[in-house]
Amino acid sequence: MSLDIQKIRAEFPVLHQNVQGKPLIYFDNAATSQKPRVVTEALVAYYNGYNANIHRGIHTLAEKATVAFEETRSTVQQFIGAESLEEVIFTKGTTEALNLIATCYGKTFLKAGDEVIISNLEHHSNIVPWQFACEATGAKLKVIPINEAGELDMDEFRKLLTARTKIVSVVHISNALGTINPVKEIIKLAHGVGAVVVLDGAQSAPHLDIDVKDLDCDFYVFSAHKVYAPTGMGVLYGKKALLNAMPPYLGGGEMIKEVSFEKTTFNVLPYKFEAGTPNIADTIAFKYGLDYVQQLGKRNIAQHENQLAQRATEGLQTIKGLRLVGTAKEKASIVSFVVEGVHHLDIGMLLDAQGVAVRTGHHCTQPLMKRLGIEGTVRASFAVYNTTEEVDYFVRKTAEIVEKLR
Ligand code: 7TS
Repeated sequence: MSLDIQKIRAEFPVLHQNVQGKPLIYFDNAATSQKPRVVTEALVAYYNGYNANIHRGIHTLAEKATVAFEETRSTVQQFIGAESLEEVIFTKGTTEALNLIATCYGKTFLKAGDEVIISNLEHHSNIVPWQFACEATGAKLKVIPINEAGELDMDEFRKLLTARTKIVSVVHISNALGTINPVKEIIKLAHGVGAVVVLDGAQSAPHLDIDVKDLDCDFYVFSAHKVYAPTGMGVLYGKKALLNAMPPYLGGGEMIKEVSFEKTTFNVLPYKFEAGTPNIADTIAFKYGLDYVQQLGKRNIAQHENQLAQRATEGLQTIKGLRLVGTAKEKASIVSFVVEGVHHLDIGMLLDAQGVAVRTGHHCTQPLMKRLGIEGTVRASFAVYNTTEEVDYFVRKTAEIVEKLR
């Protein structure tokens, strides 16, 4: 099915503005996507209509808020194909979810001499929490190397896997390069040595069909704000047996069964990991973002975005001195590049002056940049509301900027 992009654009008020006197072209979707009206309206509807704290209230507003909040949990469950609602934990986002796993699973079960494997493609939020866990337990952090195209070296991965490997935590789609990792194979291999697998789905949840049961990953995490939903909201999916074996993360209200000064017992899943008053409004609005994606169809969205990325790739390749960074065979709609002799920041600033929002820098993947021998890239990332006209304008302006600066 081909999507009516103009109709879709009409649902995103933020897109219809000028920046620096030029119509906004928003190509920073890997950082965060814009929100359709249904999402912002859901926030307003909650605050203006039924703002109340959830779960503990017996009054009407509390009941209504609780129902709406829990509806999001079932929507997420369907969105990722989780077996049960208990396996869907709400967090502040990908970062918090990864920290939770590294703390509650990593620090609890890792021992000195054990090994955790991550990859050279990881976002800092899938590196630093594992460093904390390894430092605390004496486990070792190992890194899957990549080739020049930005693909994981699977032969090296096989060699890294041993009986000492307890956790493999990898990104599903690289935010800096767009590489889609062969996660099914990774999971199978890791399970072969008895390791659990964590998938950082921050970039895959918006673009790929996710079925955690089919993938057989042990944990899958993502952020709402990259899926057309609010910031400050995310998901930790974990297999029930693992979540049950893990101690709680934060202590406080909601996560307890009974508290005395002598001993506290904990609530059942998923509440054991949801201490305190949660982000109620954003959780409620999250459902509307996911429903919006489901209505359009993820495959239709991805098809459109991939066409845009392909067009951008072809156009950018004709620019002298420009080099694409990340040329994996399996790639999502993220296009990163550098230009010889020109700083990425300058290109980003001059594109902004033309109304084009791109991201420049290391994209929170400093070890990856170091491996590639660069400081950073210019990154354009696409969403369903972007158009071919926008891509053509971006390519033309990039060519002019590069011509001027080289
Ligand atoms: N993992 C990946 C692969 C990401 O792309 C990001 C955010 C995170 C983890 C962290 O997510 P958060 O929602 O908790 O911040 N990536 C980006 C980006 O590429 N530009 O800005 C944020």
